[in-house]
Amino acid sequence: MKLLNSVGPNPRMVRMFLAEKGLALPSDKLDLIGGENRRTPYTEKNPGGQMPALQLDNGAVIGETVAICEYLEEKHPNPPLIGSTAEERAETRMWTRRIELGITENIYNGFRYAEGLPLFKDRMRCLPEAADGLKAKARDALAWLDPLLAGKRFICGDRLTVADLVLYCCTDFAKGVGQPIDPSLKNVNEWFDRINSRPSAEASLDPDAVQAGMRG
Ligand SMILES: N[C@@H](CCC(=O)N[C@@H](CS)C(=O)NCC(=O)O)C(=O)O
Repeated sequence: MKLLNSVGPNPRMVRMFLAEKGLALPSDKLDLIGGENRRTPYTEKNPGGQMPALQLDNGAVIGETVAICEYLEEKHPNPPLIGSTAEERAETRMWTRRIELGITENIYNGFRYAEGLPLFKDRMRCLPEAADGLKAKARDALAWLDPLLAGKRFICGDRLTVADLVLYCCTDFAKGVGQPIDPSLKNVNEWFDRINSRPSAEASLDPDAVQAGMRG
């Protein structure tokens, strides 16, 4: 099994998940800025054309970060980052879905259609006219989340889960591209600092992140 890896907040999320699990995997590094992920042979393995992917020993390739983490959790259940009971897993999946649909996908598309346009305009259909609205939707969703985090260490209470890693890697990236967390969101900011102080946060940054000008 190996990770098809690159700079970027999504590959970082899987690296952070691996670090929290105490797992190390061999990896092949692709040049994301140069668009290697949008060409063959990568797109033959992952037609989604995005990073990262997990290549299994039987040759199958799993794309999509959360699907990769679900697979890794099934193979390496401890420490649980999705859950050890049906109830815990359902709670984690509920929050991960809310975070991806309401916050992170809007932040990422807001970036791709504005600051990221030079990189993305030839990779996908971009909607520059939607950028401001998508960023505003993400801000609204973070403001919605803020009171729900009151009194909680993590998004799922006392359990660190993949939901925290998805939101952390995105918001850490976002603050460098003009989408910082609103300083008035006390609970979200305190939650961010808690995740940011974990050794896995620093350890998951790609060695080329500074050169690429991104937290990822
Ligand atoms: N929904 C995907 C998103 C993956 C994604 O957006 N990856 C970025 C890197 S952070 C990427 O590949 N960007 C370059 C591109 O789209 O060409 C997942 O969860 O894996």
